[in-house]
Amino acid sequence: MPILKLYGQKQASCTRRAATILHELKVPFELITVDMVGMKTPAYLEHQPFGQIPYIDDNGFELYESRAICRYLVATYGPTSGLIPTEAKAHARFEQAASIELTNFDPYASKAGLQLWTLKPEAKIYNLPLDKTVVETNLAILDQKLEAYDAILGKQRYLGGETLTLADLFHLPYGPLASSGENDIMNKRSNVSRWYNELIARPSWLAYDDADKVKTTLSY
Ligand SMILES: N[C@@H](CCC(=O)N[C@@H](CS)C(=O)NCC(=O)O)C(=O)O
Repeated sequence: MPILKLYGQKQASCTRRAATILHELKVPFELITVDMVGMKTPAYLEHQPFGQIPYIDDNGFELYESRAICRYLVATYGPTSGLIPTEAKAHARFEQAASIELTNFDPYASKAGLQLWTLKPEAKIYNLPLDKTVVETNLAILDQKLEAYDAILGKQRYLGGETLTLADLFHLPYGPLASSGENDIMNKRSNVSRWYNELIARPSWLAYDDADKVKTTLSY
């Protein structure tokens, strides 16, 4: 069977979200790099109509939207992994946690995180300006949201209950980015910090920095 192809960029957050779950489930894959010009070409838009990364091609089945990709991967390669609980109430709590990430975390962590990314060594070649107002505004809102996270995580180990789910792992790309630079927002509160440090220590998150499976070809 052909190896699953992940079209994206190694350091791009949404690509890394999908790659982390591929590693979590131990699914071999090939990363095919798509550059900023390539992702706007008509040929690429046939695969991802919004001109964004990532998308996957799993033996002819194509899918975009990183969280949908992760759900597909669990359903296909890890239905018993527990990353998406199947029992009705546990599943509902998982969906609740996934919505928390999408609505209370991502909008602020991603905006601040993308700005803070400009400070990273690998971003220097792009010479992008840092908009401190965007960072401060979004980190201030995120800080309030993390107060609620801390309350939740004071009562249970993970955001959806006592077991790890995809909803926790969805925080990985932007949690570390939002927590970089001069701030360490994810370590300000004890319950959030405990949870966050467990996530960033997972082999699936760390494995992606081993570039042995990364192939950088562009065919668009
Ligand atoms: N909701 C999408 C967002 C994808 C997204 O924003 N991708 C970024 C990279 S992390 C991108 O392609 N940016 C370039 C652009 O939007 O032109 C997902 O989760 O896959």
